[in-house]
Amino acid sequence: MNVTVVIPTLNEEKGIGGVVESFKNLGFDVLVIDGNSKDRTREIAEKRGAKVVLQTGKGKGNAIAEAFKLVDSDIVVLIDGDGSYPAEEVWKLIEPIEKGVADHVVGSRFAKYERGAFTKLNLLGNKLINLFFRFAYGVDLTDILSGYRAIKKEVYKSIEIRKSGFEVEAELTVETLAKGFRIVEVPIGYKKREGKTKLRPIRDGIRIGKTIYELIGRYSPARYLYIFGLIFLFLGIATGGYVVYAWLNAVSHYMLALLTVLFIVTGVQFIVIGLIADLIFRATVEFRREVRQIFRRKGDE
Ligand SMILES: Nc1nc2c(ncn2[C@@H]2O[C@H](COP(=O)(O)OP(=O)(O)OP(=O)(O)O)[C@@H](O)[C@H]2O)c(=O)[nH]1
Ligand SMILES: [Mg+2]
Repeated sequence: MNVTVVIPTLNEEKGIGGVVESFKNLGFDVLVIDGNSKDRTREIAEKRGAKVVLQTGKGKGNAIAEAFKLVDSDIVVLIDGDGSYPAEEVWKLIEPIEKGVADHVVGSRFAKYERGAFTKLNLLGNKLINLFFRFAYGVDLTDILSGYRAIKKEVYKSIEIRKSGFEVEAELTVETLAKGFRIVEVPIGYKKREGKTKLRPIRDGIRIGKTIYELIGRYSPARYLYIFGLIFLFLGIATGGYVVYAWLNAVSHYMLALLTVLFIVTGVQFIVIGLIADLIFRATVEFRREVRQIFRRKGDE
């Protein structure tokens, strides 16, 4: 399978040369999609043998969306231009796709990162976001914000990127899951970046969290219904507990008892409707996967 390495860059003159060179030495085509750098990034990338394209919009998300339109190879490898990810480990990302066991492979940084590669705030933010993600999606992934990935053509051509900035990694992950593709993680190394960060941890962290919440609708809308259902159930348990407690002390609260019933019935209904919605949604995802497999088999014949 042919592979193109895509590197989004914005003022990365310190790191980009090394990144392009390593991938060129490994024999890959490299596309640098540049966000109008004010330094020598484009010049250096070109000199080391990359194809360089200026992005039209703004932000890392837009850059990646544009690159997905430009490229046409079987696999795209995404990587930052700051020298923080090891080029020589690229095979670990490509292999599961070539073997046909994954459609999207994410390099997880938490197994063996260099000291100082994450600031304390970034490490905490990353852990919190991953925890929230696992809770919201019920999927066992540890590093959904990693910038080092390999993505199969079928996936990167069908992914819809609507966020413009650093929410793009979360969106890539959710889109892959929502469309029923297989995503796996492999451990990779992670080093301290060259040059200056463009990430603003607090602002971007909040944006990423919001994105994960908004995207629940794309992956599994039923999860919103479960959340409402649980809130009503808790209310019912609280008021019901109070009614029983008062009754044991020989005081009867008829109106509150009625309200308790209403809360619990509403809660249960939300959850049951959620279950049905989930079944329908999962069936359509499964259906899409089957249809894709049929077409793939036809293509192989
Ligand atoms: N084309 C393009 N690339 C961008 C833009 N913003 C950031 N990048 C690139 O996206 C990659 C990731 O950005 P970083 O600043 O390294 O963000 P990070 O990897 O999340 O955080 P640190 O490495 O910890 O600083 C780098 O190669 C940046 O140059 C942009 O607006 N347009
Ligand atoms: Mg980086």
